Order: sequence, then C-alpha cells, then structure tokens
Amino acid sequence: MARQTKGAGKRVHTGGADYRGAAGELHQTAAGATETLTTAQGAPVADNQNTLRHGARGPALMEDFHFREKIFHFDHERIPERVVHARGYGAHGYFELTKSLSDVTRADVFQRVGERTPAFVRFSTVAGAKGSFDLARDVRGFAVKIYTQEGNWDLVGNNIPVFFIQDAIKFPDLVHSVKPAPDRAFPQAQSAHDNFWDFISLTPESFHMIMWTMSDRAIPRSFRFMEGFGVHTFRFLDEDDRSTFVKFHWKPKLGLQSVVWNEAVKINGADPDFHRRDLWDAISQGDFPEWELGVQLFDEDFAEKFAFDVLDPTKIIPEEEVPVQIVGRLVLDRVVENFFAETEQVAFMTQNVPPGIDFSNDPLLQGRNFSYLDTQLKRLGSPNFTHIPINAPKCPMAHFQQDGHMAMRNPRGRANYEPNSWGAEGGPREDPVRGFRSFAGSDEGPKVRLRPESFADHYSQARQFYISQTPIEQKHIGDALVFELSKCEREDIRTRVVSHLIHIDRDLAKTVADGLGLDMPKPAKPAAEGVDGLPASDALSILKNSPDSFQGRKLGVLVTDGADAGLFNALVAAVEKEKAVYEVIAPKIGGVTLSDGTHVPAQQKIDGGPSVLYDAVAVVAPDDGAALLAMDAAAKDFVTDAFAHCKFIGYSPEAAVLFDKTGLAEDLDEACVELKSKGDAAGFIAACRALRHWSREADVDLDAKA
Ligand code: HDE
Repeated sequence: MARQTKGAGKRVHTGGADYRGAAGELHQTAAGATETLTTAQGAPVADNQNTLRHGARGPALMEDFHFREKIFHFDHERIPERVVHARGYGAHGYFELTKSLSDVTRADVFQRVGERTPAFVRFSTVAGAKGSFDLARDVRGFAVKIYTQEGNWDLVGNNIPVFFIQDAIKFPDLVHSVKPAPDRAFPQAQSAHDNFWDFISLTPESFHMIMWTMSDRAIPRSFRFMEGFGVHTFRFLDEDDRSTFVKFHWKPKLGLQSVVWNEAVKINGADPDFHRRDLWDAISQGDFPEWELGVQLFDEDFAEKFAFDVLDPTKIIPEEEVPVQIVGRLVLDRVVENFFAETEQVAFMTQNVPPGIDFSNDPLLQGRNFSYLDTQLKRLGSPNFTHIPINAPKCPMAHFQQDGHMAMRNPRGRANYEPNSWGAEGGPREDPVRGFRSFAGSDEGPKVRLRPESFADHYSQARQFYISQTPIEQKHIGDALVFELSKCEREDIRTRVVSHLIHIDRDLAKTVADGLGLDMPKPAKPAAEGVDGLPASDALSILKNSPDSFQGRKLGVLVTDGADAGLFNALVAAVEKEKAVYEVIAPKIGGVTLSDGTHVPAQQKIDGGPSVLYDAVAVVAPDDGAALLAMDAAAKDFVTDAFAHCKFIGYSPEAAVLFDKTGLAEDLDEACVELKSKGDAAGFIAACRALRHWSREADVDLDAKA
C-alpha cells in the first residue's frame, strides 16, 4: 500500500467486492443463473473478475489457486489436431437395417430388420488445418462409428471411392506433398501447387483419383448431398466363417450436388464454415440428413474374373457389374452438445470391426489398421481413450486392461489376469463361438517388397470415369486441371501431368495443354497396357444422379422496403411446400417493411449474404428499392454471381433494373424468371428443381469457347 501512488486506499475502482457493488452490472448478468461457479475441485468462487493481489495495484499472489487453476487449464486446452482430416464436423444419429444380411454375415448389426443402432458421423476435409475453410478442393472424409451390440464398427470412408496410392508406405509422402511446404508454410488447404503435382505426376497410380478430385465431387454443396464409400474391399463372414467380399456405399437421400469452383472460392470468404453451418442448421431445423447403406457383394470367382484386382484401392467395381444392394439407412438427428468432447475427441479406427466383418489384404487397409490406433495415443494422450463417452462402446465390455492416464474404469475384484482359478469372480473369459474370428486366409509367398502386376493399369478406370461424365462435368474437370496446374511454377511439372492425361483422354489432355499454353508432350510410359473399351457408368456422374428436387436446398430472397408482400409470401409458401428453406437478405439486418406493412426480419445484410450462399435467388423490390439496389456493388454482385454460377434467378418486374445496371439485360435466359405476380412463385420454385441452368455456362466462361 505504501508504495502505491495512484488511487491508493480509495478502494472504489478496482477492488473486487467494491467494484461489483459499485457497478452493479455483474449482478445484472448473473440474474437468472441458478448454479454457483466453482473451481474444478468444487470450491465456490466469490470473484471471477480479479486476481488476488497484494493491494489493488500490487503484485499477484501465488496462493490464488482459482487463478492458477484457470490459467493452467487454459494453457492445456489444445490437443494435437489430426495429421490429416483435421477440419471436421460431426453429428449423432442411428443406423437402421432395412434388409437382413444374415445369409452372408454374422455381424449382429445386420441381423434384425428395423433395428436401430446408435451412430456418430464425422465429415472432414483432408489437407487443411483445423481452422481452414470448408470449400477447399479436396476429398471429404465420411467416417461412421456404429455402436453395435458386439462392439464399435468404424467405417472410416471418403466421399470418393478410390484413393491416390496403392500402398500405405506412400501415405506420408502423399500427405506431405499436399500440405504446406516446410520452408514457407503455405499454401493451406490447397492442392494447386508444385509439390502436390510433382508427387502426383511421379505417381501414375494416382490418376484415377485425380479425375475424381478434379471433378465437382471435390467441392460438394453440402455434406448432406455427397456419397460415402468404404473404398477398400472388406469381407463378410457368416456363422461358418464363409467369406463374401463386400464394398460399402452411402447414398444421400436428397441426391448429389456440388458447387462450381468460382463459387467455392467465394464461399470460403463469405462463410468459411459453410458446410458445418449447413449440417448444424439442417439437423437443428428437424430436416435430418439421411443416406442409404448399399453393399456390393461378390465372391472369389468374381474377383478372379474381374478386369482389375479387388485389393487395389485405386479401382472401383462398377455398379453395372456388381449392383449396389440397399440394406439400411443412416439418419443424423442430433447435433453435438460439445464440439470438443464429441467431434474432436472421437477416435475412428479402421481396425474397429465386429465379429462377422473382416479385412481383405488391400495393402492400404492393412497399413491403416496400424495407423489409426497409433494416432489416437498421440492425439488423445492415453491408452484409455476408449473411456471417453464418444468412443466408449454402448455394449457390455469386460477385459483386464487397467490403469494408465485418466483411467475411468478398472477391473473389479481381485483378478486382473487370465487364465485364473477364481471362478465366477475371476472376470471375463473368451468365447470361441461369439468371439471375433479372422478369415482363415492361406496366403503364402516369398518375403518381398513388390507391387503386384495386377495393380499396374493406372489409366483405364480414370478414362472410364471421365467418359461417364456429362459434357459440363467434363469441362469442369478440364477447368480444374488448368487452374491447378496454372498455379504450379514449374513448367516441367505441368508437362508431366499432361503426359499422363494423354492416356486417359486425348481431348482432355489437349484441352489442358491448350489452357496452359503448352505444346502437347509425348505420352508418359505406362506401367501396363490398359484395358480397352470400358463402358461409361452413369453412377459415376453427379448430374446423371441429380435429384430433380429443391428439397433441402436454400433460396436467398433479396428484398427492400415496400417489396410486394403477396409475391414474397407466395415465394415463402412455395419454398416451404418444397421442403426447402429460405433466407431474407436486406439492406439492413433489422429487416424490411413489405407493401402490406408487415415487417420481415432479415437473416443477412446484403454484404453478408452474397448469392454464393444460396442454391437459387430471387430479388423482390419496388421501383425505389430496386433503384437503390442497382447502385449498390454488393447487390449487383449478388445478381452477376448468381448468373455466372448458372443459378435460377427470380425477380419482380421492377428489379429488372439490376440487370440493366449489371449489363446482363441482353443475356437473360429461361432460368431468369420474371415474377409478375404471386401466381408465378410456385412455377419458379418448381423450375429451381433443376438446381442449375448449365447451358448458360457456355456464355459466361471464356474457357468454354476454347
Ligand atoms: Fe486415413 N487417417 N489414412 N484414410 N482417414 C486418419 O486417423 C491413414 C485413408 C480417413 O473424422 C488419421 O484419427 C493412412 C483412406 C478419414 O476422425 C490417420 C492411410 C481413407 C479420416 C490416418 C490413410 C481414409 C482419416 C488421422 C493410407 C478413405 C478422419 C487422424 C494407408 C477410405 C477420421 C486419425 C475422423 C484419418 C491414416 C488413407 C479416411 C493418420 C496411413 C484410403 C475419413 O491415422
């Protein structure tokens, strides 16, 4: 006290009790609270605003255990993010069996039709860090944990059915190449750079997957509108341990949909959380995302006959050759209570399979079976990560594992070993009948490091994927390759990529070479002669599997004061009838007053709600409102972007001035729908079921003229 110079002894402006008493503010914010704040040890806290000090302006005191505990805990809040798939978003739900598979597997989850088994799903991007944006051009993780009555089954899949590499030993190289370069630490969450394409162009087995990642599959509109795949060939085992090969597919109930690249780039700025917000909103609004589980079942004979090796994870089995049978559905109906506890701490592991499901010899899967357990120890810090509620099985568990960091469960009683002679009190025993049994494979051969010959055809299925796409989808693949390679500084890398594309499709290779201003190189030397004439497979195209429905999609309605109430209300009614949603975008977030005097709150101010956030847009404004919009840069972007991204645009007649001001008036097409009266609203929303007016792209993109 003696050394204080300012305010010494006054006790009015900084002292805990006096301050709170004087300001009264804290008492107000505490109003309604029913719980007392405590330390982690349970001691009630009297003052959470000020550290304990020797005098109001004096040094802090070590004995302030509340302060020290709080800061200590804060300092340790972070755990290592996932090395890959760091950015992700999860939700709870259930798996419901719709067709029994008891003839091919004894897995308990596939026995009883109608039974629901709890599930947790985490979607993710691969390359970016935890804080990166959602609309990176990237593979999406689609990891499902099903809490079966015979242990957790984790199907740790992606939204693309093949992978870049054939052997797990290449995974660190692949991931290093796509992640930020070690010297400069950029670029983040992007594959458009030298290191990635250097590795790819030297790894021809990656080219099938490259076709997928350069397609619109890599920029999905929503997690809800993408497929999921188990990728590898797995095995089902029946009661007698007879094996059937199986590939797993998740098919979205609302169909497939992606965005376009220019849109993705802008969404990342406008709403970096676009995908997680979409999932959160849909589930919170009761519009529960749903997928069907499909299985492709085949035997050794088929595997022998099939043109490719079923153990090669860079290959699919076309649905035309082995149909996908639908056997269940996955519904996400509950958001997490706490992101960290659930989504961040969830530990998926390919090796989590219940009795009746087993691995194949796919060398990627075999490597993954080591990696996922190993990584959990690093991230979660204790072998007891299965004690965390999100990872704990929901069936009875009994084993002799004990102790370790953060142990929540330990063996009861005296016996912590087995065999023992303590009888019924001696703990659990093995069960050869119900227990997990592995497929009795009889593999043999020399000890070698050798890629099988049967893995050597790298281009035929890439070509099959490419020819299965609609022309606009093929154009997007070409555009994506040109974009990505134009970000590579080294011309030899660009050239080397094109030298592989020649084997996939000559026209595609030519388009990319032209787009880059390159001469056509010589073709790369293929590792094997390809299979000629694989037929197109419609299942591989997004647009051939479009839903023809606006359900689950979002309309953005840009309005100003005085907007026609009848038209606005008719639009809202049509959207709701379609089971879609809408957002109001207005000059002020406070909203607008419609022509009939009703007040409509806005969800977005114009600058915060660009049209890239919506599947279709409408502009409803009277003369003066439209004139206001026509001078506003963000409102003009709203329309020009919607137009450039081939979206359906509805507009009240007065709003046509926006097209004049943006130079689009001459170019309007049938997907720009004038809404003369409320009677036109339903027709406009019905037209939106096409989702995009793709033929417009030819008029708005220089690359389409090439
Ligand atoms: Fe993963 N992968 N992976 N991966 N993977 C991880 O596990 C790995 C691969 C996939 O939401 C890690 O818990 C290796 C294919 C998803 O938590 C790690 C190889 C497929 C997720 C790991 C692969 C996947 C991961 C990082 C090559 C699709 C996110 C954190 C052999 C079938 C799961 C973690 C979640 C995560 C290793 C290849 C899907 C490091 C070694 C192929 C969806 O263990």
